[in-house]
Amino acid sequence: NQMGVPHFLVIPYPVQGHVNPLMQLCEALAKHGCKITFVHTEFNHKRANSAGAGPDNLKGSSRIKFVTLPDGLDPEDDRSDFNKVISSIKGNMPAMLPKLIADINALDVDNCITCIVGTMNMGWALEVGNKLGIKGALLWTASATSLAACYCIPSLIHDGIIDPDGIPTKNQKIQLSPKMPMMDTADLPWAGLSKTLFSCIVQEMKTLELGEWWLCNSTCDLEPQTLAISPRFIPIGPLMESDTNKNSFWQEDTTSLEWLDQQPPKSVVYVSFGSLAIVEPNQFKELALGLDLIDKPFLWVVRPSNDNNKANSTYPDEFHGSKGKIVNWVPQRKILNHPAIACFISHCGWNSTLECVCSGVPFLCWPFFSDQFVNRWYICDVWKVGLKLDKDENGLILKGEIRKKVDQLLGNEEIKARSLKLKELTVNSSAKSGRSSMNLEKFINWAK
Ligand code: BUP
Repeated sequence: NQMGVPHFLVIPYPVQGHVNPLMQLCEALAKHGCKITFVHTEFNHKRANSAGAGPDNLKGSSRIKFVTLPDGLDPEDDRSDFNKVISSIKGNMPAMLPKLIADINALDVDNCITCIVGTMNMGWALEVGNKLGIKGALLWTASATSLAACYCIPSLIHDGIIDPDGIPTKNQKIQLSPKMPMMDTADLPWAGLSKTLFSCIVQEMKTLELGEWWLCNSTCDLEPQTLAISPRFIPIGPLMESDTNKNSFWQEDTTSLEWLDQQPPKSVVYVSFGSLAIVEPNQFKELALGLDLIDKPFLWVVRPSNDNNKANSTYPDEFHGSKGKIVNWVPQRKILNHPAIACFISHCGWNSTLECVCSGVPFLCWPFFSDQFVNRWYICDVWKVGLKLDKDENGLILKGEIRKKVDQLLGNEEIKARSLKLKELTVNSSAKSGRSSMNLEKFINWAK
């Protein structure tokens, strides 16, 4: 590359939880003078553009350009169906990527693409790059501990801890490496996923070997022993909010910030389950009634479904909701940093987890699937900055449990103090001379 500046082609698996941190990485790279081409699916480019309330929203800056590839699905197809999406992507995009790269390079011959960065499930893009002599890296969007668990799959099978389909042979406490804290086999990130999904992870981990750097949106303080498992695991987090490039798939409700301004300091219970989880109707009712029971105001995100064919759940007749505000989608980082927020009832997706840690807000944990259980374990048992919501014998989190745990959490001064301390440690890693910033600089030098 004659300009001496790396040019990254970045390509996320097309869900919000991958697009967000990858976009944040791009902004950090752009601040260091790098050039970036961001590949959206056509579908996501359209929806992010319309949610951003302006057709030019994703035009990019002089350093970040947006391009698109079709995901191979019809506009009305259900994009919440992982198998459908991944097989369509793998069936269509690999053949199109070389031409896209050639076209980009032809327009900018002095500044050709030097490195491809993909997120999980996009290892095929590193394969394409490898054949063209382009370097590859992974941005791992979950915790380093989840990456470590996936990395350890062969040894977990070898040691008889899980069977070849990923199912734990018995419930037990294990260590992924000698210095790591003990974890429950039930919290392994693929627990509860299908055999097909597990084999998809196994395949993907093999492909990812092509990425020389596995960038983790984490810090040495958050997951110290995990990061020591392999020299390939490089913490560069916490990635910070992208301020110029809006990339939400749904329109943000900004009235929620004005509403928060009207609430007393540290009074509001914020409730959100990320971009994918679906709350089943019975559970939805119990949650609504639980929020009525707590004697605090609440801000509840009831997100539109990812599948246009599915309706939102209905509110029970007894539900008042008078103390709360219900919205479709919020600017979550701004919400978490608002002085009125008291705690976060969270599904423990890794992005939400980091955002909450960086705000110093304590958690009530309500995981739904995959790595969310690992994250809950860290939040409650390792960092001790939150409490678990327990299910009853029918698998429901009851309204009384919600009320009880909100009271317990807000009365627990130790948890609140630890949350503030963890915030400080974590935010410092991304500061100028922090370890994550130094890692990012090394990565940029390598990618030239
Ligand atoms: Br809800 C909501 N506004 O209203 P996770 C979420 N977000 O900005 P996911 C908003 O979406 P998995 C809202 O800040 C975070 O960056 C939120 O990512 C943002 O969960 C992102 O927390 C959600 O990682 O995936 O997407 O459900 O659980 O698989 O990590």
